[in-house]
Amino acid sequence: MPDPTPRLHSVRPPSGGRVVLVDVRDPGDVPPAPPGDPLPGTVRTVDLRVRLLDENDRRAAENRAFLQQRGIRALNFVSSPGAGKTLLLERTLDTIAGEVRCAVLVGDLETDNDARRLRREGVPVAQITTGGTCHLDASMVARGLAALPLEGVRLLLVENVGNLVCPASFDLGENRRITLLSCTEGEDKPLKYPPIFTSAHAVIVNKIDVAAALGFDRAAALANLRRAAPQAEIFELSARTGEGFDRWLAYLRALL
Ligand SMILES: Nc1nc2c(ncn2[C@@H]2O[C@H](COP(=O)(O)OP(=O)(O)OP(=O)(O)O)[C@@H](O)[C@H]2O)c(=O)[nH]1
Ligand SMILES: [Mg+2]
Repeated sequence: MPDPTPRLHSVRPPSGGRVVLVDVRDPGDVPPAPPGDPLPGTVRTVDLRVRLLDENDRRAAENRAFLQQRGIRALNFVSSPGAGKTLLLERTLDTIAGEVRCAVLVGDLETDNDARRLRREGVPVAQITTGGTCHLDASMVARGLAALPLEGVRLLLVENVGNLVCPASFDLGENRRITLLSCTEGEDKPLKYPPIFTSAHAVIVNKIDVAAALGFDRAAALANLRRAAPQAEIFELSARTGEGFDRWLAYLRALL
């Protein structure tokens, strides 16, 4: 079970709508060291990281058990900034929220822009504002869950912070990790940023409506994905036009 007494610094009611604001920034946070500061010793850095990830895994297991008890399937959407996670979720909700009760958690360093885009009648949305943190972790998700009404919810969509590196290391307790690669990023990203692809259950190649104009080499991208993420199911679609969406929606329905 996630911590039943969430340590929220602030949960503000939405400014007109169903969005809950969950600010997990620590008021005692120290700003990042200025460039030129000496790096801490390598060994100590590795130790800290291992302990941090162990603690995250423990909390992720609690989230997973919590969600399973309630019959909620959770998907964690990860990608570089601007690959189209929010637009994908907007279009997905337009159909799926009419079939099953959905809830959304969305993480960003600042602003509730995405949460406001994702508001739909009957869909609770919580915006997790991370401050300087470049990924969601399992305790942030536990706090977001505690802020949402979850009665009857069957599908939880989590939009992670836009970042192709750090979110790969943090299990949130999700059932499926969905990695987006947009045509605007180039075909080589699966080879340059392997962990987020090797850990994906599915990869969505987004923005195929502009692929030709960009000179996106589809065959090369698919070959790179097959090499970096042979385990992943691959979807090619456009969150803008809806092309390729039928197969994606069928995948989601099969998970429920
Ligand atoms: N042409 C085209 N544009 C798209 C598509 N999907 C998203 N976009 C555009 O790409 C831009 C970024 O989309 P978002 O959905 O905000 O991307 P995001 O991954 O949520 O971004 P962050 O939350 O900042 O990481 C917006 O201008 C979208 O309209 C697509 O399939 N085709
Ligand atoms: Mg977004």
